[in-house]
Amino acid sequence: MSNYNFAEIEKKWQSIWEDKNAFRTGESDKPKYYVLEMFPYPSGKIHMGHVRNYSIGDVVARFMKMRGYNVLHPMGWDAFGLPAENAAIKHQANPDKWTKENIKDMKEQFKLLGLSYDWDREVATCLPDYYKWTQYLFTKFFEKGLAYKKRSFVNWCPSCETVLANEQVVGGECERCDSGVIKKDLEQWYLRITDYAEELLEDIEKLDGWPEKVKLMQKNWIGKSIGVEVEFEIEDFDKKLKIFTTRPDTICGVTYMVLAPEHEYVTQIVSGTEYEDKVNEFRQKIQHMSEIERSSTELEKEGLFIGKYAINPITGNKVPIYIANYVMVDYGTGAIMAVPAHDDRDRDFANKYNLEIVEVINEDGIMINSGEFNGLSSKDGFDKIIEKIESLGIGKKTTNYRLRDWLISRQRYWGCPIPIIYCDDCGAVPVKEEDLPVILPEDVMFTGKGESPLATSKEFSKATCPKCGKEGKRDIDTMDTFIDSSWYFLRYIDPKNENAPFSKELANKWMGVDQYIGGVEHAILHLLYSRFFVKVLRDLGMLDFDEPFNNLLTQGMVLKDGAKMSKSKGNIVSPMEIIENYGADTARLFVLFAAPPERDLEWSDQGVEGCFRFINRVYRLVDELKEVINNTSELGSLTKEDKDIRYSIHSTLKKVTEDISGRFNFNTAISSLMELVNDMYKYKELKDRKECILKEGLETIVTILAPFIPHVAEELWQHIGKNGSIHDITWPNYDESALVKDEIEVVVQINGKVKGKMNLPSNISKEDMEKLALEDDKIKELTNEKTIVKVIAVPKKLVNIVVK
Ligand code: ANZ
Ligand code: ZN
Repeated sequence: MSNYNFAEIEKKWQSIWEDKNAFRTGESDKPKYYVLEMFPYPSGKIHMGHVRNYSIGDVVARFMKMRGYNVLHPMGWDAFGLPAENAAIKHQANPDKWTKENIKDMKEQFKLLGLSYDWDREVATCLPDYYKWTQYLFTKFFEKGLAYKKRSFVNWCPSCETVLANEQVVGGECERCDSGVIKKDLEQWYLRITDYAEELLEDIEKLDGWPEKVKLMQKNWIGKSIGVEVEFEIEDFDKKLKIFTTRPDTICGVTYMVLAPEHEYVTQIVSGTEYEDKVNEFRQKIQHMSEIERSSTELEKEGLFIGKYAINPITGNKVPIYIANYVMVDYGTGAIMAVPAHDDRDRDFANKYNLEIVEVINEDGIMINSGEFNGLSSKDGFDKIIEKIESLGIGKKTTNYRLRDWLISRQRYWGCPIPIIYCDDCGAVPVKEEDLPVILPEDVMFTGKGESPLATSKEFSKATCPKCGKEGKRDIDTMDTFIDSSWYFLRYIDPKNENAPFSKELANKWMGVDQYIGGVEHAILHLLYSRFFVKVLRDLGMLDFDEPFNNLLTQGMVLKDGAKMSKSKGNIVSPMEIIENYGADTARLFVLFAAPPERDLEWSDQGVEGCFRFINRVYRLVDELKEVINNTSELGSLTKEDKDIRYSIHSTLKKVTEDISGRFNFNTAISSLMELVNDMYKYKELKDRKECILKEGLETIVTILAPFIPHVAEELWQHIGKNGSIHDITWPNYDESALVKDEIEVVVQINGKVKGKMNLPSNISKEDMEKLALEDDKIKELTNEKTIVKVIAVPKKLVNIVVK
């Protein structure tokens, strides 16, 4: 009798897999299957969210391999980013060294989980052989006019003297020093994602394998709206005010106009007037507010009159012009016509400042108080008023997107340097391909102050213009790390390519990703940016498909005591502790069994115990029977018990196959497996049990377990006398004939109410069904005093007896 020694078993198989490079993906005639989990930031320690994400991916990878696919299952590191830089500022750590050590540690931990990665394809975005190609892609975007520079307002901490990412601004204050964050006007790099807004929106329809909620979030983020731009004259001002509205049908109900406080006209209108000071004060006040706060319906609407009036081009009415916190400078035209009768924000504002409210659409949706347009439905009015505006030459129908161009420059050290050289004569010139990568300098200072740490390097800025050879200056910013992760799935396909980011042929062969798995927190940015990149690369001729990810699974969170596991809540369960105490197979089984992948999972110590006991139970079953099943007998004639256990074996195989290949219902797959193990325990106690059926059962159990708990499955496969790895075998087909039951349960009803059940041969005739039902003791008793009017038999289902 041997015991389940998980530590020994896991160590043994991990080293065997490593030695023979078991999960390397090579050339093959088999159909391809690309399974990908979102790569982690190398924080140094894995958490339960990782265990869950990567266990799900591992089941899919191992299962699809057994199903006969050539599986690509890579892993790497999203290795640039702020934590490394913060560690540098705090403890004078070297970000490069810090990151590489973390990668090493985390890779160890991944190996302890027994994940089936092809480590030959590992990428880390912070390595020059990766970021060379990130830079190369940037230059391609630049040449196509898809990367450009423009001034814009960024978050700035006046005390740290540094730019802050949005995530570093907490409640309007600097995350590090708590001083008030202001907006500073700086030149920044952008990617022109808005050029692809329409295609990104339309192609959402093609994403059949994505969760509806993710598609909806992307739709809303892109935020298409159709409306009209109209010019209003301003009294005693030489420029016209252009506004964007999606409700031209309400134009006769305009009672005031609003400019965003940052709108360029505002300064021109108020300078030198009594309104100037108040306007400046107001601008100061809203500087700390994010666009999200300002667009919230909860926002207390505030603003002020700036001394001028606009003329409604349709009614000729004169209306006052305001500035207000709820109008954003960079949406539409940065100015609105306000219709308080029909817009909630405008109504709040009008009520607060006692502005007029004029209703122009009645309850039935018919236009009123609108002159020549009275009586039209608001829908017809929409078209008619646009027609009128266009015929007057004061505006045109327009489509607006909420989506903004992507601001990608960061005044940060630990990121991919922007490969641009500034020349007095030639302007911004991209670094030539042969001079890439632009290597991150190491002689920088981490004071946490100043615009960009790269500026503190002695040599970095010095460069000659790639065009004319004159002395120039390098760009000292780095790229948003979301750029690194917008194309990593392509690099895995061809990770060692020294001549290109990836080969077109290989990309066309392996993409799209057949199954992508990751957290729903990436539903918008990462997934949208990756889609954008693929479309641009297609237009650059570098690949021939439109979308990167065919199927997407967003796994739920891991909760403990009802809350997300987090350091701040102090409710973290360390994966390494679980692995130490129970083994990786138990950790994997628990996260796969405790909930369907898309749902949140509640941590439970008893649940872990239960999984551990189950594995032990399987181990003992095999241990007890492994000698017995060597004397294989003939199947011969089958008893009822033989038939029942074979039914259990093959129906479980069928269910698990379907559960995994369908919606990844691992939890139900595992629970049916648990039932099968129970049935096997009962069957083995029978005197006339058959060795060949025991063998069939054990082989099936171990095979089904292989994707979930790969170490112990590999070990037990050996115990039952098999050579070679279980992960190389073909997933078995179930035996249809074992699923045919010769006895089935039939319901007996009286007047349509269920009164009893009978087990009958499945091929019994209707007449015999009726006869047997009437002969049943219980039914006899119940029908005793009554007259039987009619008996109806439905084969394999029921017998209904109608009585009076
Ligand atoms: C008049 C009106 C009447 C409006 C009405 C709405 C309802 P979406 O659908 O999001 O595109 N708007 C336009 N530019 C704005 C800006 N920069 N900041 C804040 N609000 C802005 O919204 C378009 C509507 O949002 C526009 O239509 C405008 O208000 C407002 F019963 O014009 B509407
Ligand atoms: Zn030049």
